[in-house]
Order: sequence, then structure tokens, then C-alpha cells
Amino acid sequence: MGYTLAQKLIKSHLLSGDMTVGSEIGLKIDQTLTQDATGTMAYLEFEAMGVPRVKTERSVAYIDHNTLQTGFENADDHRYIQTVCKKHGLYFSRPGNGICHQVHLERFGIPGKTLIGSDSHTPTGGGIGMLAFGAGGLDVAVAMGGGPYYITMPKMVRVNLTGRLQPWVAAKDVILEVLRRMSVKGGVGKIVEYGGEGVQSLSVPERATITNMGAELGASTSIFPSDEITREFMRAQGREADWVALAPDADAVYDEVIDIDLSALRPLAACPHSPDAVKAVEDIGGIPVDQCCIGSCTNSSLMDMLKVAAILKGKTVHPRVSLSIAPGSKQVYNMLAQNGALADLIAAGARILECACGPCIGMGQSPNSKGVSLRTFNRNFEGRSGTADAQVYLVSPETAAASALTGVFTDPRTLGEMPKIAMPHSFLINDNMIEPPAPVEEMDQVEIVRGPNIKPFPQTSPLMETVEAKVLLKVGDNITTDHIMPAGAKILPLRSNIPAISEHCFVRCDPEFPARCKAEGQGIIIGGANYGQGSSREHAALAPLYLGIKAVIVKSFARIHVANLINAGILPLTFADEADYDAISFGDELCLPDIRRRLDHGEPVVLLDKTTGREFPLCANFSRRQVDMLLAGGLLDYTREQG
Ligand code: MIC
Ligand code: SF4
Repeated sequence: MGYTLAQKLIKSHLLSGDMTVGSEIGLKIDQTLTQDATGTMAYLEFEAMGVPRVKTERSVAYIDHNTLQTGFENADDHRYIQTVCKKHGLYFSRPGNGICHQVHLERFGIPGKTLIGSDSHTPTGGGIGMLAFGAGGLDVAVAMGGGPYYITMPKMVRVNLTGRLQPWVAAKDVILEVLRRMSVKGGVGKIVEYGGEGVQSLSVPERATITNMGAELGASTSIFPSDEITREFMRAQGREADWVALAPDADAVYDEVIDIDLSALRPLAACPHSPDAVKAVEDIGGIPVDQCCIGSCTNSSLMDMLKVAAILKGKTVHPRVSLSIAPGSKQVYNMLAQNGALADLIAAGARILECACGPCIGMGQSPNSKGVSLRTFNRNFEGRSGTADAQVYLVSPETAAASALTGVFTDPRTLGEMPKIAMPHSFLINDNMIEPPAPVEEMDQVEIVRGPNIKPFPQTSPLMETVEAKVLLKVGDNITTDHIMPAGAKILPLRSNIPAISEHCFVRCDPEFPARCKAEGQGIIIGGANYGQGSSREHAALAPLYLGIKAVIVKSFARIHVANLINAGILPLTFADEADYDAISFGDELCLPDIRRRLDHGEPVVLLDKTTGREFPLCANFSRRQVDMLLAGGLLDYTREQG
């Protein structure tokens, strides 16, 4: 029996475990990336491990999220990360150089290599045939120190692409169609592998749009084969020597197959407030639009920008609409400037933003009250834009540009003939904003600069014999890490200060939550299905840890968040019977009797509701390594114990 492409790459990087679906495997990691909003914690953790120099083939730190500097905090974090890189052997992509995933694809990604990043959209690298995972900062720190990255062996899904996209239909519409069919939970425990003759009509940036937004499926990762088109892209980036051909075996077996005829797709949009609430643009109707934002790690490639420039050329943005555009990287921005397309964007009235995440993470450009915002981004969770009642739709750059001109939701196919844009034969290569590390003999002289806002990792403690605590919060299905630990311009500068950021934990669901936790000293959270979907931010585990949360008991978890909870030493447990969720109320006194012994000996775990006297069986399907981490009080303590 042959292997899928992902299985081949897992096999060639397997350090522990066997490749049976559902069992824990440890992978060798070739490359890591971090961004600044998760990076400070990751590097504090790396420093705590005491490894002098990263052991990966390539580790890169990007500054792209916290670039709005309204106080000293973000700039201090940038300086801290810069000096850590210099000392410990990492490449540092300076602020202004672009969004981590876009720059990594352009300058560092290599087909067939493994990559983990402290950002959930790291699977963007799957667009050039990397096996790339989003992970918590601690997991990235361990990988930088040469340790394995552990995942649960996923199932394999094949998305079989046939035909080719019609004019005005884009890669974004492909992934929106996959989301429509599979939902935001549909990818959990799976790797999505794209194949079929339709693949040949998709450029690398288009493939990367698709693998990027595979994060919204909850998938472990997504991947495309590495073929002549990949080679062409690598050549145009001056990196052809790094190219290898990669494909699944002809007799590879998949657990699930999805067929998509590219020629049958129409322009699509994800409606408020979920990336899987997908409708055809023509069915949404011409609702008035207040804002269009073009950019983000999903759609900020040169090709995307050139298409938008061609659509806007010689026209004016509609008076009702604010159009902002953030090119994904300095390479993209510079090429737009050189070929004149930037002038077309400016002339049409676009508000050009720096090459960074910007509005995608609520760093400015929040829409007006009840504003309708069309964004080429990947997430439209309620409130993420910074405006609680904004209506955010996720669309292709073509749909966003068309709607920016008409002022109403517009199917770009109504614009007439589509401008023809060709991939350049060579990209403008200038890595002057990527700072290499200090040579080994000079690393001792580098001093790490720490601003006053950078506070140490929160206190952890070994798991108690019995956990007794109240339900301090009960939430429903599909809780995102944006609910747990909101982002945005005001809160993001606190990412290096867990005590301060904890004051904002869950406040969008319940403003009293942090104060209640502090008053009680410890507590338990009850949640529904797909708890912790979205971002990889480990702050969604570290803030609850700081607030005394001992266990999170839910119907099901999202992949990265459950790993972050275990790393933080918080018990992530699931109901054996989902219906038991209804039997537990806010404020109930709960008990996990003998939890330490039961976990240690693999005995069944039960939940006693002392308020009602009822008892419920729970699932605690942990690997031995995970049990040991939980007993120790999290990954840092576990690593210390292991010496
Ligand atoms: C996001 O898109 O939510 C982020 C901001 O990039 C996060 C990381 C973070 O919270 O810092 C992600 O996707 O992992
Ligand atoms: Fe940045 Fe948005 Fe991409 Fe997250 S999803 S990495 S905030 S551009």
C-alpha cells in the first residue's frame, strides 16, 4: 500500500511512535518561525530551557503583528526578540519586512521540510510542499532546542481538483468551498492533501491561499505536491537549488475524498461570524459596503495585489467605502512600486498600510458601528475587527476590489473582461531587512534587551491529588481563542505580561470572569464542541493558568489549544457523553476525585458534581508523555524534570 504525500514526509521525519491514526507521533522539525505577538513568550520559554543556540536547520523570527506602536511595549518586544535572535542563532525579519507566512514562503520555505510556527496559519508553507504546523510557543521553543514536535497521527483527506477556475473566480473561492463542505470542525484530526489535474492550473501563491485557510477547517495541516510550478516559483525567488519534486504514491489510500470541479465554482463569501458560513456572492445581493480590506497572510501576494491594481486602475473608490490595502511583504510592496501598480492603487484612493497583519488582528482600521466590511482575510469571528457589531465577510481580492468600486457587495464577474496578470519570471530579491544571527564566537557578547513590560512565565504547580473547584464559566460551541484571549490594538501590547493580559481573559463572554477567578482562587471552565478553535496563541492557556483555572471540561477541543492547555498544566477533559454538558450549571461545585492517581495509572476519570450529587464519566485520552506533563505541572516543569 502506497503513502500519501503527508505520510511520506511524516515517515521521513518520524522520531517516535508509529503511524497509526490517533496515536501520538514525534516529528523532527527542520525549520521554525515565530511572530512577535507569540514570539516573546516563545523566546522567554526558550531561554528558560538553557539551550545556547537553536538546533534547527533554520529558525526565523518575524515582526508583523504588533506593529502599531502607541506606547513603548511593542517596540520593546521587537528589541527583545531582535537581541534573542542575534544571540541564539535565529534570523530576524525586521518590522516592515512583511507578514511571516508570506515572507517565509518567498525566502525560506523548502519543499519536503518540516516547519512549525507559533501561529496557526503556518500551514501556508504547504503551498510549496512543506509539512507545516501551527503550534503553541512552548512547542516551538522545544523544537528550536532540537526536541521533537508531537502530534496525533491524523487521518488523510484528499481534495481532488479537476477543471480550472473561470475568470474572476479565485483560490480564495476554492478554500471557501472546502469550508462550506467541511465546516470549521471538519478538518480536526486530519491532513488535507490537494491533488488531481486541477492542481496544475494553480500558482504557488494560489496554493498558499488554500493551505493557509485550511487552518479554519481545524485541520492539522494542508499540503500541495511540489511540481514544475513549485520549481518555477523557487527559481523566480532565486532558490531553485532548494527545489525537490514531491508527490503521493499512485496507490496512496485516503480516509476521505472530496471532489471539486474548479470550473464550476463561483465567487464565494464567508458571512458573519464564521469562516464556514459560506454563500455565493451573487446570492448575497447588493448590500451596501462600508469598508474593504485587502491583504493578510491569506491574500497579499504580488499576484493578488496586481489583480487589485488592474481592477482599480483609472477608477475611484466609492464614496461610502474605506479601502485599505496591505501588501504582504517588502518584496511585494517594492515590486508594486517599481512597476507602477502602486500608483494605480494610490490614485484610486486606496489607503496603503505597511506590510503587516494590521486590520486582520484588529491593529487599526476597525469598521464603523454596524459597518459591513469585506476582507480578504481568513477569520471573521465576532468582534475580532475591533468593532463589536461589525459585519465582516471574507472574500477574494477580486470581490473586495469590485465592491470597493461599486459600494455594494459585487460579484466581480459583472465587471466584464478580467485583466490578464502573469507570474513574474523573477522576483525582486533584496534580503536587507533580514538580519542574520551573530557568529558563534561572538554570541556571548550579545546582550539581551528586556523592556519593563516583559514579565516572566506564570507560576505552575504539580497536579493535585484531587481537584475541587467551582464552575466559573460555562460557554457553548465553537469558542475561539479570540473569545478566550482577545487581541486588538489595546490588548496585544500585553502579550509579554501575563498578569496584565489576564485582566482581559474571556471578557467578551463575561466581563466579570477575571475578577471572579481572582476572588475564588481556582476554578473550572465548562465548554461545548470545538473549544479553542482559531489562533495558536498560548495566552489562551497561560491567562487561565494565571487566573487559577485547573481544568477545562468540554464536548471537544481544537488541536492546537488542547496542546497548549497540557503544556500549561491545565487538565483538558472531555465528556464521555456530550449530553452531560447540559447537566452541569454555572457555579456548581465540582470535584475530580483522585485525579492524579487515576491519570497516572490510566484509571477511568470521573467528575463529581457536588451541587447536584451526580457523577459523570470523562475521557482523558492522553499519551504517557502528556500524563507526565500534566502531573509535573506543564511542559516547562516536565522538561526540567527530564533534565
Ligand atoms: C491570528 O490570526 O489570530 C493570529 C494573531 O495570527 C494568531 C496568533 C496570535 O494570536 O498571536 C494565530 O493565528 O495563531
Ligand atoms: Fe497575521 Fe491575520 Fe495572518 Fe494571523 S491571520 S498571521 S493576524 S495576517
